Amino acid sequence: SDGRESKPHEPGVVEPVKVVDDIDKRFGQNNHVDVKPNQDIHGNYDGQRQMLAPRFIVDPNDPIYRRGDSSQAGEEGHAVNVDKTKLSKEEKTKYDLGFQNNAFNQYASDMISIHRTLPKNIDEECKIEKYAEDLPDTSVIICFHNEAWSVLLRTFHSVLERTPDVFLNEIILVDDFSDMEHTKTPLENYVSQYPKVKILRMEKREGLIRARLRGAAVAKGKVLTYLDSHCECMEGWIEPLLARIKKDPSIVVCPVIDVIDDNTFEYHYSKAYFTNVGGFDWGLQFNWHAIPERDRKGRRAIDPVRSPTMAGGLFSIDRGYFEKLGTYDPGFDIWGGENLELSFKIWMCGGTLEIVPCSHVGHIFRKRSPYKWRTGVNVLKRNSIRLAEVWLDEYKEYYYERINHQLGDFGDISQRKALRERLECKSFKWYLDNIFPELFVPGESIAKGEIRNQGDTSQCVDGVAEEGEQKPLGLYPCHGQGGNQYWMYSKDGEIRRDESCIDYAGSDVMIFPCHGMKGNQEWKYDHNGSRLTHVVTGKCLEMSKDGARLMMSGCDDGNAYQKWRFKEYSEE
Ligand code: UD2
Ligand code: MN
Repeated sequence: SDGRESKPHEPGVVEPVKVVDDIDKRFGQNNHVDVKPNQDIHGNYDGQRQMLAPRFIVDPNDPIYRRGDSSQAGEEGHAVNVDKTKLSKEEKTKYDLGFQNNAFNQYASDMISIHRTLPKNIDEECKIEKYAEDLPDTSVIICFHNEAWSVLLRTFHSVLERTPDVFLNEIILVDDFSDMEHTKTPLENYVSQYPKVKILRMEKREGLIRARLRGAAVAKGKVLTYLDSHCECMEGWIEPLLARIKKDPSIVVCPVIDVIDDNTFEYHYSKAYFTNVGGFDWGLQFNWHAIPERDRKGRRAIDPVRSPTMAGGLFSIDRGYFEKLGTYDPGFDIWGGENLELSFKIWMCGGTLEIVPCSHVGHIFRKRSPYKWRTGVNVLKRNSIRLAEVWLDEYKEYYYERINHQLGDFGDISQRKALRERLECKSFKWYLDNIFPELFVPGESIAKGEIRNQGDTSQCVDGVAEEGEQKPLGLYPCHGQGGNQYWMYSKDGEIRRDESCIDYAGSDVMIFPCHGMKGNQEWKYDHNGSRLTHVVTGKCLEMSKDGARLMMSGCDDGNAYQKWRFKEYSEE
């Protein structure tokens, strides 16, 4: 293993969602940059030119390209390394603007053919799999709001060129009220050469969920396949998906989502053996985890694997079955939560959700959202509350604790509740017990909420780590919003949030993936004495007097900076 394979989703599909703090930052700030995008990225927009040959803005002989032959920039999914320091002032400006407008390296993308080749499926077993010839056909629906020209077209061509004609009913591009010029007439002209392609325009910004619904409403294929507008499909991507739906239309399938590097556009193929499945945490944030042992038994690495949730962007579903399930909640705005809504619904209402390791589609994972969100309302939180109200039963409380019970106005959900009744869906408890038993359910915690210092009562323990990551634990003024200050003290003596535990191994106090073996992660909380003792070392958690950092010291009853209180405590 080259280290990359073992972390197939490393650049972080979980990135965009984060917990409440970050969500607020993301919503509060207007990310959109109001500069006109470079309308001339490929020399012209006459719609006639098929951009087979990439246009080189920097010297093609420059060794900044990994591959010697630069007319091959990015071919076979290779990286395009642009050395910004070698660009002229004008080119540098373009480069920066590309990042600003898209949150990925548009400049690099513009150097790569929109028909570039990708690595061949690396899993040998997949190459010899046989699929029926009479698979159902599919409509491919791609929603976008201000997608970069070269990226959008590469997505589109990868579908057109790598989906056998008999299986491709149509491609529907749903423009969610973009304002970049190239998405208007130039795009129209361009796709007019392709009879199977249509563009739908939203009359106002609706968000990706209602845009997807609009696409579904006109689609004619037996199957609906959704993709983000910055994807690249690999050869052979569609057959394994359609084959599952042909077998049983209540199976909803996702390809493996490979990572396209947001900077170099390198395509990282993730081998079947490293396939991850989707989960979520009590912040209702999607995450990945390894296939649990019980699902590994008796299956080949390339066999479809059940997944508790889907990431959301890339999947195929039988059109009739999607309608039967009541599609998406049309009350969901802009972005987020719809993937969990659909996932829970599929499982609870009698369907199956799978990831199919022989089907591969690459996706550019971004570190921030480049487009405008609604001002004054946290749409992701609102979407998540709607979902919790309808599908989570009593478990919704765990989410509400994380957002400090600030529900606000989440609109009318009576129709969605009626849908659940009508479909006679199972309970969320059934889902947890049977589909996602690995999830930590906070029910049994002894203490929970913020952990407030008693020497300086404005300071709280604060920190967050990505799945599997370790990080020093910090402090921050108490904000009472839950989020990164929400902790649970478990019966096993862990101080945890989801899969992150507070860990002390002799130097810094860390956030570490929970291992369930006590050791460095075992704490004793004395509520009356307001004290947090690390069991193995016998030291006490202390805050420096300036509130800047956490440390572990010999316990001293007279030191208020060693005193901590959880917001809630329940005696056993
Ligand atoms: C992930 C999903 C995405 C969606 C989202 C949660 C993958 C690879 N991606 O976020 O599909 O499920 O989680 O909602 O699983 N868009 C619009 N209108 C908008 C905002 C976005 O049409 O108002 C489009 C956008 O151009 C893109 C798609 O929706 O094609 C998804 O947006 P994203 O790429 O910003 O989301 P992503 O991949 O971070
Ligand atoms: Mn995306």
